[in-house]
Parts: sequence; structure tokens; C-alpha cells
Amino acid sequence: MQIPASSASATTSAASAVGGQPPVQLFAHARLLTMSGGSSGTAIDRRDSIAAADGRIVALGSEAELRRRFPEAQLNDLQGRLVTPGLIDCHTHIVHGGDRSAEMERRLAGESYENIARAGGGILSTAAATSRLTESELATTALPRVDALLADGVTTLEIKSGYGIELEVELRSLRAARQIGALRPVSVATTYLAAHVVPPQFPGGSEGYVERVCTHYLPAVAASGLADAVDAYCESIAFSVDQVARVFDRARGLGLPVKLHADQLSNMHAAALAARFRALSADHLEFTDDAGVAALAAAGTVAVLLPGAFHFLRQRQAPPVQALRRARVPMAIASDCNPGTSPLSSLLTAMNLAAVEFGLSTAECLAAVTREAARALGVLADRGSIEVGKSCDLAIWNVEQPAALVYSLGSRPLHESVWRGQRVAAAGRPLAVPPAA
Ligand code: DI6
Ligand code: FE
Repeated sequence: MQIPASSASATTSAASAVGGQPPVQLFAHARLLTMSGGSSGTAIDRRDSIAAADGRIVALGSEAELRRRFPEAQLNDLQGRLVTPGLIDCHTHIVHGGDRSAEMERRLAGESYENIARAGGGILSTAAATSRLTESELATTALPRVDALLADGVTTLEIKSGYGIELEVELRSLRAARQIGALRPVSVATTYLAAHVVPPQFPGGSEGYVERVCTHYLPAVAASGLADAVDAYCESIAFSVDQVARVFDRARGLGLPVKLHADQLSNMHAAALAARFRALSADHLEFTDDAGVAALAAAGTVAVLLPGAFHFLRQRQAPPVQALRRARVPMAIASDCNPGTSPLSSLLTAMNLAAVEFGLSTAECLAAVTREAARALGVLADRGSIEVGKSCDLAIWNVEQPAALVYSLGSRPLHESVWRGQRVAAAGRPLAVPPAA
């Protein structure tokens, strides 16, 4: 799929303000799933139209009412289509070099993910491939994966570094992530994955590396302004609770929010660690226990479920969804798009996996890729639901029922998306009604 970089920005610059007022777009005759806090699950809103100006939603109402209020508005007739907030993928490692298909063959032949990692494969092999690419190569090789997510209605995308390891390659990866936001109609949130793998030759091993991250890398990344948050991988094959705590202490001291790869392969009590630092999210959580769930609930930390990794690693123990639900921990779903454990670039597929493998309801799945994913990125005030004042990011679907978005695999149900008030064609489809010049 090709979405020209100009498709989003051209209309913005072409749309000149009349009489000092920004032009108003009317997205009319829709079946709206607003996903706003008060709205319950998959109920269609009684209002059927959205007015947007300057990329923001300025009013919701009936078509007649909004036409009266904004007689000059440009009309986009959505012909009764189902409309949700633009989807948000809140956990990806989409910027990286190479792939790990050869490792998949080893795993299919019986080797474990942990053993391959300990033998120098795994994250280290992707790190080597990543370090060989330039900033623009890192951005362009990620674009096919980004485009696949956009074809699923994604309008906000989190991108982690972490395959760079050395400071210079980490900064390069973060700049490539930001470039993607300039090349495609999508909002990018960047995360510095500060502690991902222990480099084998690092003086002082993992302790030395954590020391280096705290004294040099984190201050440099914070000063660069390239990261919106800091992440770490807390696992027996990666970093301990103590080490992550040191990284998080420093990150918070530098004013950066944190999030954590927690309890994916074993119970490290990492969910409680995330909660202790008021993390935006704790991600994976397959082995999190009741105390971890209670800590997340008390801290208001979002549980990000990553069923692509669960599936690809053939895990058997699902995250404690029933306990999370009971404790009212908000649940998000993300692709975890990465070459080692989740080579998945479809958020709709992640929703299906979360429903089938983890038992989420369709209403929970829809909230998990909109409102709760926005909460996991700390952008809920701006995105994640269709409400006045928020960015006009929409996904317009060719399906009858909301449940159809969770039900099918591989069916490309997106009609069009809208990013910051600008219409964006779905993969292989022209805009149904070209925007007026
Ligand atoms: N995210 C990660 O960073 C690790 N697992 C996950 O879900 C490792 C990914 C990799 O093997 O490259
Ligand atoms: Fe991950």
C-alpha cells in the first residue's frame, strides 16, 4: 500500500481559513461508536455526525443540527457506516533491521526462545542487523509494517527503540521512529527501551550496562527530546527488578514516564515494580499474580495484553484477565510488532487473538485498542474516543456489527480513516468522495 506523505498534509495547507475561521468538515450519517468514558461497550451513539475544525472535533450531533450550526461546512457523507475512534497500537518494536525467520525454524524443531537468546541469538541478532542500517533505512524498512497497521485503521502508533543498545544506534532508531510520523498520516509516540538485552562484551556485564544507562544514556536521550517514555524488559534472560528500579528512578527523575515488559515468561513480580513507579502500562503479564494485579489497580497502571507474542511463543498460561477485570484494571491490546516474538502487523488480528485466546469480550477488545490504548500512552485527553475537543482521528468501517471487527481474520474491513480531520484512503482504495479543492 502507498499512502503518499502528502495525502494528509496537502489538504491541511490547502484548506485556507475563511474570514479567520478554520474550515469545518462534517462527517455525517455515521453509526458512531464513540468509546467515550460514559458509553457502554458496543452501543451505537444516538448522534450520527461529527464536526471537525483544525483537526479537532468541535461538535457531535444530528446531521441536521450540525448543518444548521455550520452551514459552510464541507460534507463527507459516511453513508451509514460504522465509525470508531482511530485505532491505537500502544506497543510496537516496528523499527528494526532483519528478520528472525531462521529462529522460528529452530523453535519449531524444539529449541526454546530462552535458549536461543542465551546462545547469542534472539534480541542480539536483531541488534546486529539494526546497527547496520542508517536512520532513513530504518524508517523505510519499517514502512510496509506501518502501512499494514494503517490498513487496519491505526491512527496512533507507539514505537520503541531497544534494538540499538548503544546510545548512538538507540538515538538513530528514535529518530527513524519520528521520521515515520512525518512520512505517514499517523501520530507516533516514541519510547526509549533502555534495558532490553545485556550486551555480551559490555564491561561489568548487566550491572555495568545499567550503570551506563543511568549515568549517560538516559540523560542523553532525555536531552534529545526524542523519547516520550522509557521502557525496560524485566525477565530472567534480561534485567532484574533491582536493575529496572534503578533505570526507572533515573527516568522519573528526568521527567520521563515509564512502562514495563512485565512477567511475560516468569513471575518476576514485575507488575508490582511497574505499579511502584506509577507506570503508564505494564505489558504482557502472563505470569502476574493476584498481588501484582492489586498493585496495578491501586496505581492506575494499564495492563497491555500482547496476544501475538503469546501465540508466536506457543505459551500456555494466559494473563490473569478475570482478575484484572475484577480489580478494574484497564486493559489495552497491542500488536507488539517485533521480529523475535510477535511478527504481527495487524491490530485487528491482535483483537481476535485476545478474544479467542484470552477471553476478552468484543466490547473489551474495542475499548482496548481505542480508549484504553490511549490511556496506556498517556494521551487519553487528546485521543482514544470520539469526543468534543479531541483529535478527529476516526476509523470508518465496512461492517454491520462492531463484533465483526473482532470476529474475522484477514478480512480488511477498513473503508477509510481520518487522521487529524483529514481523510486517508484505505489500502488499495481511492477516497470514495475526493475532498473538495
Ligand atoms: N518484547 C520484547 O522486547 C521481547 N519480547 C517482547 O514481547 C523480545 C523481542 C525479541 O525477541 O526480539
Ligand atoms: Fe515488546
